Amino acid sequence: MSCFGAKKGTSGKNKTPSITIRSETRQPNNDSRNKVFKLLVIGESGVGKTAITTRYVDDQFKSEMMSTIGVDFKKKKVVRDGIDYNLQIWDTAGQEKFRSMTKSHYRGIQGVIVVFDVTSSESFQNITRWMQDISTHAPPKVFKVLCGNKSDLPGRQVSTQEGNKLSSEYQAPYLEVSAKTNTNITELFDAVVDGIIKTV
Ligand SMILES: Nc1nc2c(ncn2[C@@H]2O[C@H](COP(=O)(O)OP(=O)(O)OP(=O)(O)O)[C@@H](O)[C@H]2O)c(=O)[nH]1
Ligand SMILES: [Mg+2]
Repeated sequence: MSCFGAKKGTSGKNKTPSITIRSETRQPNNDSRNKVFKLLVIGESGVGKTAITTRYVDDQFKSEMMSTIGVDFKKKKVVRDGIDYNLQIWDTAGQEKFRSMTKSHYRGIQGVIVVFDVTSSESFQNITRWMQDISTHAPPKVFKVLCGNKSDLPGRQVSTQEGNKLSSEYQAPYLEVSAKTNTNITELFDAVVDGIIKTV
């Protein structure tokens, strides 16, 4: 009987057959090299959740946009230290009638962007409700980022100091962004991805 890789016809009876082990270049294990991060974008209707997501993924901005119905989904790949991270970005509808449907999407998320509009104090006051939804429905280790959108507009109703104060209450970094002028949009998603990698 021939062993795998053993030399045939060796004369010594007790010779250990030599076994050749081929060294193979293995493909990286998917579990450790390709990670999927599920991110949720939440906040009141009209604050710019779809605009932020569309700017980040497609680098586009539209002044006239349809309100989101239910939830929209976009994908983007980012690389950190040679590792691919596949972002699944769930852009939710802010309208009250979709709220219970949105809650079903908190399950299994690693990161959440909570958006308000810096020209709407009402959208800022309602952040408390969105944060309550996160603590009730999201995994406890979810990484949160607070985002004040529409920083390009005049007529602010929420100051940077107020944003910073609220963000420290919720232990979430605060970024002011503009989907329209593409200000701080990449930084916003970078903050989420880096936060997840470090903490979750
Ligand atoms: N000036 C300015 N307008 C913005 C910005 N982001 C969004 N908008 C406008 O704000 C409006 C609402 O934006 P959406 O992205 O649809 O808001 P949303 O949060 O997705 O709203 P829902 O889908 O209803 O929850 C649109 O007319 C956008 O063009 C911004 O950074 N600056
Ligand atoms: Mg939308």
